[in-house]
Amino acid sequence: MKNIDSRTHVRGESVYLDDIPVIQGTLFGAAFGSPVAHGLIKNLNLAAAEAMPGVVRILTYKDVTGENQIGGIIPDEPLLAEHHVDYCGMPVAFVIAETDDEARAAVKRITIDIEPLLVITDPREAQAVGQLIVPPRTFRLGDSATAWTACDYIVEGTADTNGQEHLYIETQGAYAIPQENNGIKLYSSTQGPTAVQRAVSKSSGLPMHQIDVDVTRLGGGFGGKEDQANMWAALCALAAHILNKPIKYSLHRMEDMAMTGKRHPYSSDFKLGLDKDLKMVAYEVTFYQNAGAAADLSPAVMERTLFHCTNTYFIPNVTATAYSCRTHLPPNTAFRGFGGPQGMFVIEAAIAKAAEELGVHASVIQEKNLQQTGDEFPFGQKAQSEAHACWHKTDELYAVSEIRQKIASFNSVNQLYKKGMALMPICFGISFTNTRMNQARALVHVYTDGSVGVSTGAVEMGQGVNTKMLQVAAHIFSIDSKRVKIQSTSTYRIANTSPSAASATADLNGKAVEIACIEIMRRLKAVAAEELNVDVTSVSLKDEWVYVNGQQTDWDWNRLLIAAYAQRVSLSEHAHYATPDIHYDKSLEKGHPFAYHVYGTAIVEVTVDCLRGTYEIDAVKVVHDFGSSMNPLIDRGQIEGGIVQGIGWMTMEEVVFDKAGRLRSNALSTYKVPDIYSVPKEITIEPLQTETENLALFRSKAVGEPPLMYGIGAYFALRNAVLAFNPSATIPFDAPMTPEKVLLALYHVNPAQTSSYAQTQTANDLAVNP
Ligand code: LUZ
Ligand code: MOS
Repeated sequence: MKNIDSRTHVRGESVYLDDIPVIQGTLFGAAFGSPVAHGLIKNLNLAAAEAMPGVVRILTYKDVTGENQIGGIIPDEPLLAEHHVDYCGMPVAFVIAETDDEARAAVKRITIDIEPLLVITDPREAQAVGQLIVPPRTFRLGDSATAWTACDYIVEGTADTNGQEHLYIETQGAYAIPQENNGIKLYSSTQGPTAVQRAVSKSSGLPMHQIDVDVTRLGGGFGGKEDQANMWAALCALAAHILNKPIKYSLHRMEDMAMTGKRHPYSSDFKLGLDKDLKMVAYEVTFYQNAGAAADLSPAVMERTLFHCTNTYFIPNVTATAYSCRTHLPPNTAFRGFGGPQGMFVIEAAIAKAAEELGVHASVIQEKNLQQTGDEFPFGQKAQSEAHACWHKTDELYAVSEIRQKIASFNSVNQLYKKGMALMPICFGISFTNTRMNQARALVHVYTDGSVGVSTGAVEMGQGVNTKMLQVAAHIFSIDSKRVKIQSTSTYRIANTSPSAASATADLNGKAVEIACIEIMRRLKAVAAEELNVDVTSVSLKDEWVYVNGQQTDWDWNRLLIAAYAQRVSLSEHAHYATPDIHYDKSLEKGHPFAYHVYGTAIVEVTVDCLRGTYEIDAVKVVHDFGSSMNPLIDRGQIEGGIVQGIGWMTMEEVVFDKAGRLRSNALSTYKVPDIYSVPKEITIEPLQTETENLALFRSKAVGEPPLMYGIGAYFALRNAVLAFNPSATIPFDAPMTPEKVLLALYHVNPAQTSSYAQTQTANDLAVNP
């Protein structure tokens, strides 16, 4: 089944926040963000801005009617700055004007006197002075301290990954419309309607039942709207509540880039020990997470880094510690993978370093250490592993040694171009790591004309979750999918939702839809049994007809519904689903936090232009553990998108803050993302079809986040291509591997080995004598 939104998408008819027809009298907001990353506010000068045409009101923290607080996990984030600013772009004032141009013109007239304080942008510096968001956490398996003696080889090093802009096509925004008796209707571009409802309730002082957050769809989220839609919604709602007027704020791209948090940069130390058979024996890793100026979701992101610190490998002795470090950057937040990719990069770097020192292919170490079913993760869960199955099917289908051979012979005859490859096995845990969040609800109405309306807590953000919800209802009722409509996501219809996140949205909400539909079907069958005077166990429905003992009757879907209505049987159901069997004990750092894991293996092949430092991604060939995909078109789309987004993070997207905490990569002219020319020339995706029972919706495993991590292979493939040109280069593990870094590495002179470098040709020699 195609994505149900594809028709309106290609016709430009899909409605996003900024497409909602504006009610007469609507006013427009714009935020004034701090120009300084850290300091004390001495004076906020609003008079010039207030005198600007169209300006209705400028709100500051003094106007907040509830609590000036929007922190989700920890209350450490004001809606509007009070006495100090903690990052560049931190909202200090909210201008309301008759048009959005007027609001933005007035923002430019606001000035602020700030007494500057020390700015910290580096997480290790923050840790050194005790600036932590939460106390550090450590996951342990075995005893790494004593295991070093059993190791024949030990490598140590550091590995860094940078941040990443979410760059959802639709920027952040909200539209708040006051209702009678203090109610507020909010359109918000959010992954978490309940998170917005809570933030608005807290900051406005209104009870949650007064706040209807209504979401039709987002133009992308990627985690950036899991928590960080709250700010704009709370500002608009506050203004609507105070002025009793509809208020809209749809951020410009540069406002969005400057004011919102991104993927967390991490700096990490690793130590990896192997025995003579290249089995990994011990691993110690310390993660320094750059959280930014407030907690946001950082503690949860940090936790997922620890959960994924051994990727898809079994290591018997592990000590992994993570620090969430408070810096003066915009609060970093959820981003596809949620800290997992950062953890996985470090173990892959450790393996690459060991392989380079031992002169073997990293894939030899990777393969020898793949986790088996029953192996224990450092957090206590026992693996139900598809790691070997994915790896071996990859080898079988794509012939890894032949690719390696082809690359070697290409490299032996080409001096200006070098190819490289890397294997990237993945393993990603599905469920919110915070157990309580793994619940969802659905509300299903069957109307007497035969049509069905389904509401859930799931937010459609391009990932196709609505299509999957529709498939569930159509399948359980055995009716034409055209009869089913997925309604907008509304906090009036579905309460206390978890955000659409953690790759778990279809599983959680889809199971709730399934439960609701099965209950309505149970009632309908009872009605049919009574009308037809047969035993209920003999009744079934198929393709909109009632069958008795497998024989079609003259009762169809519509006739049955009308009979049910006449019998005063409810045609509506509200259902609840909570993932069974998961638990976690934080005091022990042990438990069974994930419903299941998703596995896969990718081969990434690249070609580096050794004159320019530029490169192309030739191919990404994947075997992916779909379980049993309920929608192969949508799932393949998720994998293709994830791969390209992961490659972007690892190779070209470079978030740059200067020492003063100002974002320099603040527009698409300075922040490069993969475009159609830089995507892999070939992407092949083969399923690992598994029939084993799992907790996924229709056994169709979650597909949102896992494929992003295939992109990590691009970093190591590029590294291998560079080393083919300059074997003595010392290349720090410092992603992204931008063309600039590739170029520096190609011509890096290792001081210890200057003589060997002198024997390799320079670019100049190569150019004249290719
Ligand atoms: N959000 C969250 C997430 O609150 N908890 C999680 O475990 C998670 N994982 C991935 C993405 N978002
Ligand atoms: Mo996400 S990082 O699943 O919002």
